[in-house]
Amino acid sequence: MSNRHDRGVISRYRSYLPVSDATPVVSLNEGSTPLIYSAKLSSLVGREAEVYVKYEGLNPTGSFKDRGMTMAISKAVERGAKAVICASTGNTSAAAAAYAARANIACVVLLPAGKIAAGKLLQAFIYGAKVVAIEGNFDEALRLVRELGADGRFEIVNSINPFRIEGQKTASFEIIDELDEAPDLHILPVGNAGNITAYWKGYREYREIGKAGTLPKMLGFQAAGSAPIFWGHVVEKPETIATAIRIGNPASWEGATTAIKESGGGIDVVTDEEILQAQRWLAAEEGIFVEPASAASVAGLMKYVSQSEEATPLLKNLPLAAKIVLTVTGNGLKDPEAPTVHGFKALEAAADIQSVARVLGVN
Ligand code: AN7
Repeated sequence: MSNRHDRGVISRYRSYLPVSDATPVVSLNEGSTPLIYSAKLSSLVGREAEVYVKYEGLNPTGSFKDRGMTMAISKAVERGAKAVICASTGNTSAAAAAYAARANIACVVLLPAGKIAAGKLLQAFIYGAKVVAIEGNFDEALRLVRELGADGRFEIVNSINPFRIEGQKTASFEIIDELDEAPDLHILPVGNAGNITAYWKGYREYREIGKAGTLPKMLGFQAAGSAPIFWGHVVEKPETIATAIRIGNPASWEGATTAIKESGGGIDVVTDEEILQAQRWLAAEEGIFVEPASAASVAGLMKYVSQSEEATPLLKNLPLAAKIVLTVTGNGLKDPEAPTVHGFKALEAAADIQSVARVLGVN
């Protein structure tokens, strides 16, 4: 039985992770996020498909990054690091800052100026990180981080740190543990491509030890304006409303192409409009509020469902009762600009019953 000091992905999956008794576990009880059955997405896909949403926004700092960060920070502390550094589109920096705070080590984050959702920026500050706004995009920030980390003064905790991938692969373990098998198709948003690399590693490892008999096809979605893997070349000036995946030169590019190729999956794009529509749909129809980048997986599934079967052999060739898992990577509350973007506006009324009844149209 686990006790209150014994939670989080490292203690849950200790034997599958590169930790030892010498590793001081820095955890915020991350992981064990809900895998939510979606009746509406299932019926959209049709046949006897079952669609599940892996809601990673319920991690301690509101995104999947906590899974990798508990590993990266624990290993950094094990090695005696006094300071960590990362480039980020917002969620990695939030997680790095929080776990560094818990470990009593310093944290420096390099962020593309003006392109970080307000909630994520607040997280970096409130957890006590040193925040540097770079006049450039994520790819340029990551290049600087590689240079700053080269001499060992800072431990890099971007996903080029292999311990990040190790921690993130635990999401696949959780899905198989819950479904008692691997899904047939796994859909997720792709930015720097660490997560698709990590999921594929997790699925393969669990299959190798007999926890699953099969492997899913891995299907990634990039934002149309930031889709280097889809196009097959670096995007110099990536743009998308989904700032979390505004990345033009993904560090784990090769990991992503391997996952896609080996699994028989694919990589595709969704437009900002499709992303926002899916974000709103998932909240209004299923009660699951995710940030725009996360909605890319839902937007992608919807796009495939609405296309002809010839256009989407991936869906057509799934078994009749296919199990499909969509990772939604981050919490919607991270991005409080949504009301403006979506054009939401409250009804207005004086504080009397007649006025309220009038605006509600119930008088
Ligand atoms: C919500 O925080 O790259 O393909 O610096 O925040 O593993 O990069 C975030 C990425 C998807 C893409 N969804 O994952 C960062 C950062 C959300 C994200 C992704 C990110 P990867």
